[in-house]
Formats: sequence, structure tokens, C-alpha cells
Amino acid sequence: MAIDYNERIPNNVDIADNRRLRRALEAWQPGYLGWWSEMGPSDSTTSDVYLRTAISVNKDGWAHFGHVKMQDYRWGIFLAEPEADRRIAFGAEKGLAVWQDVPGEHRSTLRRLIVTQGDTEPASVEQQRLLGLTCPSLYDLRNLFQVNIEEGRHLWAMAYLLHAHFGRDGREEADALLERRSGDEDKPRILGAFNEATPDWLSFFMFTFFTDRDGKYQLASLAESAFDPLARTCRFMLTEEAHHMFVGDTGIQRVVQRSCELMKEYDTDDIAPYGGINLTILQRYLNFHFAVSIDLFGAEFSTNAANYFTSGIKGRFQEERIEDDHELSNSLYRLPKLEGGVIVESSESALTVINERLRDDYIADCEKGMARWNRTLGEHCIDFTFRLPHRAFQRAIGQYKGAHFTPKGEPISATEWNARSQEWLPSDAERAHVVSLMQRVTEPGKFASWIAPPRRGINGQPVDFDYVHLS
Ligand code: BYC
Repeated sequence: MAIDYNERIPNNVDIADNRRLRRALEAWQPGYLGWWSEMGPSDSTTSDVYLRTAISVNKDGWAHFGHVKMQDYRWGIFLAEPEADRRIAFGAEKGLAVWQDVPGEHRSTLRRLIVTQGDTEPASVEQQRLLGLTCPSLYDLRNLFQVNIEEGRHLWAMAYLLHAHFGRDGREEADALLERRSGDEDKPRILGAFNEATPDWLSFFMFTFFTDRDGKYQLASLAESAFDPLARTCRFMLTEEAHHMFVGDTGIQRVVQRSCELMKEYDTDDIAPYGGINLTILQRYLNFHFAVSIDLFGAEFSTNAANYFTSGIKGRFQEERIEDDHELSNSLYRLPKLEGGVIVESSESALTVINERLRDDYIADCEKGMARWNRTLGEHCIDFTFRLPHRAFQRAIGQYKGAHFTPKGEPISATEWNARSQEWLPSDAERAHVVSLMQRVTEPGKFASWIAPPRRGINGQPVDFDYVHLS
């Protein structure tokens, strides 16, 4: 499963043997490179960056480190190794052999899911395009570029599936992935969170913690798919995704740590005058990013999701570890349900609330990360606790859309929401303060005033390693 970097498009799927596919991908490549130079990280082309590149998909080869000029980076197509005699693990065809080609009856559904997944990847690169200009350190700049490069590769992964399995309409969809733009009024990206701005590094860390984590759960569900090429693609993408969440998790932890240090040093909760970010502002950013990210799981009650499951297209998180019949025709699942403006606990057909089950798994994972930030507060004896807002807070998708709730989940009127939402979401002035702190730091081992250094460097390198040679 070694990857040959001498090929025009490095890959482990033998595109050399398939002339039509190779030509189609080679025809898409210049468009991709054009998109990257227009929308990829600003001012990065001549930088020499300590990047992780996959040289094979197995354990020893997927994380190869070394300085690479951004303009020389080679994106490729890598699928996890096939599993011999893999069987469908759930739904009506449970136990049958997985599909190597797209069954005609599932073609449009699969294409739509692959396009939705693929659309998020370039979107996030577009959202993060200008962050390099205000990096808090070389270490962080390197991590940003690593995340961007890999999101670009994840776009390749989905574009490959479209080209290889969906003929002409697949090619058209792959082209359209390069045409939509995050936040564009006329041709926006598909899902809400991917049209929000990422104007500062605090937003970036929140995004990589909360929104990339949606990526983990969606990819894990698609990694269960009966469509084996999709499952194998997502399995390999998941190995890379872990680093993106690490960037968010440790990034926020370092901001919390620095805020605690400044609070102790100046004996005040208001550290804004000393170049720090107040804990209340961090909580408001957290509220915003959590709410936007849980919308990405779709509606609580979803016949789409039930159909994906029954037909074997998209499973649950770690489907094979769940102990049930994997068909769910007679199973119930408990969830909060909005009835007459009030949230009640209800048992519903497990099949129709698959999206909510995945959201539950995601929320439990977010809680673990947040507990680590709270531990940092505890270590500094600071009497403050970060909390995830209630899932009904500030929602734009599903049953809570249009209703108003406090972060504790109490229903409130639109008037009260309008009067109080600034208590819970970052104000324009707070956002402006965070943006004002974003001053570029590029001396190895030095960090901006609002963030602590990491505990250790990348791949065993020291924290003051020359992670990026700026040109
Ligand atoms: N925004 O029945 P429902 C990542 C639409 S992140 C706008 O619940 P479904 C990454 C929905 O399309 C992971 N529209 O839908 C992270 C439907 O429209 P129609 C991305 C939305 O299909 C960071 C209608 O509402 N991957 O990888 O069950 C950096 C009814 O909804 C939204 C995926 O999402 C929304 N948030 O669930 C880089 C996996 N939510 O049919 C990368 C693929 C719902 O009425 N996608 N709608 O026209 C899916 O599995 C599903 O499409 C969704 C939605 C889970 C998103």
C-alpha cells in the first residue's frame, strides 16, 4: 500500500491502470490547484513548513515528517487497506457483501452525501485563509498549514469517489466543489457552519475543537458504509482528523491557561487590558461554536437518516461495537422532545432519531474536552466552570429552530432573547477585542500575549523548533 510520489497524482488506488479515470482526475487537478492558489492559506506558497505527509496508509507510513515547500506539496488519493470479505454491518442488507460499485437505487443519495462531505473540506480552508497573517507563533502557523493541507487532501478524497463512481454527474459535482465559496451570497457552501467567518485564532481553535469533531462523527458513520470505497476513504481520513481536534483542544487549553496566569498576575477577572481573553468571553465563544456545530447533525427526527441507515449507506458511531440487532426496526431511543414549547424526555423509534443519537455521542465527547479546560482552571484555583450550553440553545436546524432557549435550556420569549442574548453570545465589541489581540509572532519559541506555549512540540521536536521557514 505504498504511495508513489513520482506519479502526477500520488495514489494507492491504481489510477494508472484506468485511463479514463486518470484523465478525468488530471483534468480536475489544475482547477484544484487554481482554487488552492486563490483560496488556500494566504502568503504561504514559498514557506517551507514542517509537515506530516502520508507515504503509505499503514501504521509506519502515514505520518512522515519533514520540511516541505507549500508550493511543492503533492495532494493524493489514499484509501485505507481493504478488509477481506467485509460484510454490511447494519440495515436491511446486514450480512451481505459490501458494495464495490454504487447500486443504481442508492446513486443519488450516495452522491449527495459525498458532495455534502466534500463541500465542507474546501469550505474550511476558505474560512481559515487569512489566519496565517496573525499567527500567535510558528508552532501554531505550522499546525494551521497542516490542517489546511489535509482538508485539501480530504477534498481530493471525495472528488476521487465522484470521478471514479458517478460518471458525468460526478465530474460535474467535483467541479462544483471548486466553485462554491464559504460565505458567498450567490454560491455558498452547503452546510451552515461552513459559511461562518473564522476571523481570529480563538474562532479557529473553537472551530477545530467543535466543528472538526462533527467531522470525526460524520466520517466515522460513513466509515461504516456498505459502499466500501467510501468506508475505506473515510477510515483513512479519520487518522488525519485526530490532529485537527488536537489543535483545537490544546489551543483552547493554552488560552485558558494564559488567561488564568494573567488573572493571577494582575489579581483581576478582567484581563483584557493586559492582552488576555476573559473567561466569560471564552464561554460565549464556546456557546456560539457548540450551537453552530450541533446543527451539523441535521434534524432530530429525520426520515433521510432512517433511510441512510436501513439501506446501509450511513451507520452509527462505532456501529459494530453497539450491542443490538443493527436493524432497529423495533428499537426505541430516548431523547429530549419539544412539545408545546416545553422540552420533555420521550422514547421514539430509534430509526427516525439516528441523527440525535450521533449528536449525543458527539456531545459526550465535547464534555470530555471541556473537562480538561476545567482542570486547568482548577490547577490555578480559579472559581469558574466552563459549561456546554443546552442543545436547544441558538439552534437553526431541527425541532428547536425558531424557538428561544437559555444556555440552561429554559424556554424564553423572543423579546427576552433579544434583550439577553448578549449575555450568552460574543458581542461585536468582544469580537473586536479578540481580533485586536491577533498580532503576528514569528520568532521561534515566542508566543502571543493571549496564549501559553504548548507543553511539547510536534513529533518530538522542541517548542522553539523552526517549524516554518518564512520566505
Ligand atoms: N445546514 O433530514 P435532515 C467535516 C438540511 S464536518 C444546512 O436532518 P440529513 C469537517 C438537509 O440537507 C462533517 N442544511 O438531513 C469539519 C435536509 O435538506 P432537504 C460533514 C441542513 O440528511 C471541519 C433538511 O435540512 N459531513 O467533515 O439527515 C473541517 C432536513 O434535514 C443542515 C457530513 O455532514 C445544516 N447544518 O442530515 C472540515 C456528512 N442539516 O433534504 C471538514 C454527510 C440538515 O430537505 N452529510 N440540513 O433538502 C449528512 O450525513 C447529512 O447531509 C447531514 C444532514 C447530517 C448534514
